[in-house]
This record gives sequence, C-alpha cells and structure tokens, in this order.
Amino acid sequence: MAVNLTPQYHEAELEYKRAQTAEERLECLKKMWQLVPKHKASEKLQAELKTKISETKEEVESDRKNPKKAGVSYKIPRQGAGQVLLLGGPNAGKSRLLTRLTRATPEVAPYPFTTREPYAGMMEWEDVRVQLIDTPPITPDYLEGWQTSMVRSADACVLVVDLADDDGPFAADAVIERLAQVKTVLVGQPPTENPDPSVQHVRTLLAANKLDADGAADRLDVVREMFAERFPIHALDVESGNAIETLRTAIYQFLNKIRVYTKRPGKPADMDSPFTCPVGSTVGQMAELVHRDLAEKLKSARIWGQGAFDGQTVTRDHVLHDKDVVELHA
Ligand SMILES: Nc1nc2c(ncn2[C@@H]2O[C@H](COP(=O)(O)OP(=O)(O)OP(=O)(O)O)[C@@H](O)[C@H]2O)c(=O)[nH]1
Ligand SMILES: [Mg+2]
Repeated sequence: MAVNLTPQYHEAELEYKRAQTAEERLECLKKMWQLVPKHKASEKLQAELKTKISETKEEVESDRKNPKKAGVSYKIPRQGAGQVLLLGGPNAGKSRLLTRLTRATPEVAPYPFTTREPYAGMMEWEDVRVQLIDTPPITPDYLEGWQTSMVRSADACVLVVDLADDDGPFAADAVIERLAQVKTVLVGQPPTENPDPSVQHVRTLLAANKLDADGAADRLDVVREMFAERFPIHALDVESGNAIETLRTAIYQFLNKIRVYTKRPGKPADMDSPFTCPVGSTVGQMAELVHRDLAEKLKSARIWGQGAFDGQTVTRDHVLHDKDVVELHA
C-alpha cells in the first residue's frame, strides 16, 4: 500500500535535508511527524521518524552540554537565486574562480590549504544573482563537519579539478569518495527515487581548470574518461578568463530556475529584480515567495509572457515560464 505523502510533507523533508544544525533538524522532523499520514501503510515511516526524533533530541542535548565538542560551525544564509559551493582538492583554483565570478577577494596562493574558512560572493548573471561559496579543500584526511553540512544544504556544487597536476583528476575523485563516506553523493542529475533518505544527492558540475598548463589537454581526456558519465564537464582557464563566461551561464542554468517579474495593477512591471523560482512552479508557489499571506488569499493572476496571451487571467495552478510578468490578485 502506498503511503501517499503530501507535498507539505515532501517540503518539510527537503528542509530537513537542508538543515545545518541538530536543532533545525529536530524542528523539521517534528513537522514531518505532524504531516505524516497515521495509517497502516506508513507504520514503518512513522517508526523511523520516531527513532530519528529521539536520536536528534539527544544530539541537541549533547551539543548544549558540550558546546566545544560541536567544533567550528559556519552557516551562510542563502541569498539570490541559489547557493552554489565551490569544492575541490587542494590548489585547484577554487578561490581564484570566486574572484573571477564575483567581487569577493579570498586569498589565492600557489600552495595547498590556503583556504580555511568559507568565503561567499554574489555572481551576477543577466539580471539575477547567484551566491557562490569558496571552501577549504577536501582530501581523504581533511573534511570538517560543517563542510559536509554545507554541501548537503547547497543547491548545487562546482567541483574544481586541477589540470596542471597529474594527480588533479584523482584528487577530485577523492573529494567525491570522501563525501560519499558521509552519505553525501555528488551527481550531475539526482535520481528521481532515493531509497535511503539519509543519503543526500547534490547536483554537481565539474570545472576542469588550468587548461593553459602543460599537459592539461591529456589530463582533460583522463577527466572525461573518469567523470563524463556522471557530471557535465566545463574546461576552462580561470587565470586568463578563457571560457569563464560559459561557466557563469552554466552555473546559473544548472540551478533550473525561471525569472518572474511582478507588477501591480495599473503600474508598469518591476523589471529590475525578478523572483527566481524552480522550473515548473505555479502562480500559487510563486506567490509564496512574495508573501505567505498573499499566497493564501490569492484569487487569480494576470500573466504576460509565454504560455498565455498577454494579460490573460489564470488560476493559481497555472505553470509559469522564464521572464513571465505576473500581476497577483488577492
Ligand atoms: N596556470 C593556471 N594557474 C591557475 C589557474 N587558476 C588558478 N591558478 C593558480 O593556482 C594556484 C591555486 O589557486 P587557488 O585559487 O588559491 O586554489 P584553491 O583551490 O583555492 O586552493 P586551496 O584553498 O589551497 O584549496 C594559484 O597560484 C593560482 O594563481 C589557471 O587557470 N591556470
Ligand atoms: Mg582556496
């Protein structure tokens, strides 16, 4: 018998996976518990939730009693159309990439382990902005708890591969392996079904960097052989900026978002700051981004753009397209 979970349950589950602290996870689990249908078919799920709630409660308690044990923790609030992490082995060019795509100025140096803390910047793409976060390198021996949490809660990752070093492709593979050990799986396209809810799939594209280096073309062949089936691959040379704009576009497009502009009745549309929503979003879901109250009171909307004739009145279930202009009527 199917459990028939509601969209609200799935939403709470998504929030759970994105939670960065035990306390946040506990809040989400409680919400999931309220939302799970209480019948025979869901008994197994109910039992799993109960176990997780009690384990997480213990975790919250022990963090409270031993605040030092929790170690450093970084939490960077999401901004813009999405949060994208720059990951990779040591010296791959992650920090240099951040300086190229944003106005941020993290330290760039010709030796490994330069970056020790996350560093955020905003990447502009047309009229939207994406949050990029530079992170310390991940190796078989070096991965901190906060890094894992950040990867799990990111909207996407860019795995930077060093084409100037024979070891570059293998260092990237080590990053993938190390994260997989903590149930964090980097993939080009997440599977539609996930039988183990403790495993988090994170959409990732590969940036094969330092294409200008001697022997880079041969190493790029190795990278393609090792990873082309799993990830989209973008080869570039961050130092000179070669192919950097292609990567900028690829990062935004990888988020699978559409832009929607709002307008008030009788006024021109606000074409400066679009809302960004997942592809396939409806008018109702977009209204949630504007204001929860508005979403609840929404009666209809008028749309200008693709998928409707200009000014057409539609219901909350109407599916939006990129660059639609929407007038919400409560
Ligand atoms: N030749 C060449 N060198 C590059 C390129 N991109 C970055 N570098 C150099 O590679 C070195 C490492 O760059 P970083 O950006 O500090 O590397 P990182 O991945 O942040 O390194 P960690 O923080 O130590 O993990 C620096 O000396 C950069 O100038 C490139 O496209 N070509
Ligand atoms: Mg760095």
